[in-house]
Amino acid sequence: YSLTSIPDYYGIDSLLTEEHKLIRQSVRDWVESFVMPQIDHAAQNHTDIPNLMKELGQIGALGPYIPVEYGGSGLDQISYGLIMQELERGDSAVRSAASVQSSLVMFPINEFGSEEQKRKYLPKLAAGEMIGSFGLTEPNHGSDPSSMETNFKDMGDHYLLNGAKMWITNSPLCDIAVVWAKNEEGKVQGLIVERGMEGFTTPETHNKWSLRASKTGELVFNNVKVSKENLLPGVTGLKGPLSCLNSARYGISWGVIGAAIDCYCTAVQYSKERKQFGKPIGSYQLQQKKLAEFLTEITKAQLLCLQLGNLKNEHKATPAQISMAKRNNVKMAIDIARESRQILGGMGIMGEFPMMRHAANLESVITYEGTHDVHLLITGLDITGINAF
Ligand code: TGC
Ligand code: FAD
Repeated sequence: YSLTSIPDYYGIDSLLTEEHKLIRQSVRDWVESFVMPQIDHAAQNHTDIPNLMKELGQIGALGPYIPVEYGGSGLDQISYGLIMQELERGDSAVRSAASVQSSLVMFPINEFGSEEQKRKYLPKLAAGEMIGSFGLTEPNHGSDPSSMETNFKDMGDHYLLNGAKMWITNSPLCDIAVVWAKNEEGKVQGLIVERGMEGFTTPETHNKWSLRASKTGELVFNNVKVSKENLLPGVTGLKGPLSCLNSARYGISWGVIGAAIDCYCTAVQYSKERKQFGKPIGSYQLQQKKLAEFLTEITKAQLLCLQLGNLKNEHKATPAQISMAKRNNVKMAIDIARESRQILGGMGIMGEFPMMRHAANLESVITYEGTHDVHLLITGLDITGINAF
């Protein structure tokens, strides 16, 4: 499909600045030239995209809202959202790489790190010269991170870290990991663990049917000596990792619109070209109903994100508002991926079309960063004041 067919049904572009549109266009062009030609091969072969992080660094997609003095671009939250949307039009794995690096690694170092930590890590992370991962989930504790078992002890001149994290994006590739662990008082704190520290290993998780162009693995800590200067000094408690999630979930709300757009545009074009019973399938009401509903849902999701971005720019977005957008938009995208696959009939299962890949990817996206059901319970708590976890 032509990039000019990407929908803006409610003229939302008129609410964006020229800078927003330029940023979106440059990421869109990069996705077209760098991601699209190789994404099917990477996903089919369950391999990462070579040089992805450096490329993302070069286009300014890593830590776009991190201050310029630390290597970021100092952009606003809507720019960040638009970048995520364009990346996920390519593939959720590409957006995941940028989400984790920006919101889950650079964000906590920028928010909770010491001046030395910011200077040591942020510029390299922004350039994609260093790859970060984020360890919160454990084999026995996913939706309920407060029960985590990973812990560290103060040994005088260093900390001793033990435990294991599971389902960690980019763990097999990472140079550093921001790891959330309990101190001796049982309070959660963040540590920057570096590859090469003795007792730290990152086994890969094989055979995924989802996010196949992204590496996932474990972070295993067996008496790892972590120097004291690697503790994030600025936060104690679960609000540390959860505030990183606010930023990443916000980015996902935008990102999945990109996946939905890719499926929608592909389906519109196919429905006009493919003929059955002597007419284009797009001339039948059942197919038009699908396309009309896709466009309606994409437009609603765009408006939700734009206003959430405005609230975020004013530091007014609540975690519950972010949960609502993440939950709504991921469900919107996975429904469009599945339904649009049907419009392509048998062709819809093939690698030269994006639907199966997006649908499979979105099975992870609807689970990570808080499951669909957990986000509903967060909204339920916000409405009633009653915790139903
Ligand atoms: P609760 O007692 O409610 O809160 C504990 C403390 O945290 C504060 N808090 C938040 N702070 C900032 N942002 C938020 N969203 C916050 N939610 C809560 C809260 O105020 C409290 O602070 P304080 O000072 O009183 O101690 O916590 P809970 O144990 O009842 O859990 C709440 C729940 C279930 C909502 C939370 O644990 C949760 O969100 N669970 C889902 C876990 C999750 O999302 N994991 C994601 C792992 S990372 C990932 O998936 C990366 S995928 C990356 C990719 O590839 O793109
Ligand atoms: P569980 O928590 O065991 O949930 C299982 C089911 O039970 C879900 O349907 C859930 O909604 C439901 N459930 C749980 N509690 C309740 C309740 N109280 N009421 C009703 N229903 C409930 N984590 C990281 O820390 N870093 C990463 O980089 C990262 N990357 C990931 C990449 C991929 C590809 C995937 C799949 C996951 C990743 N995760 C990462 C982990 C992800 O955040 C967790 O999978 C997610 O939080 C859910 O945890 P779980 O898988 O243990 O499921």
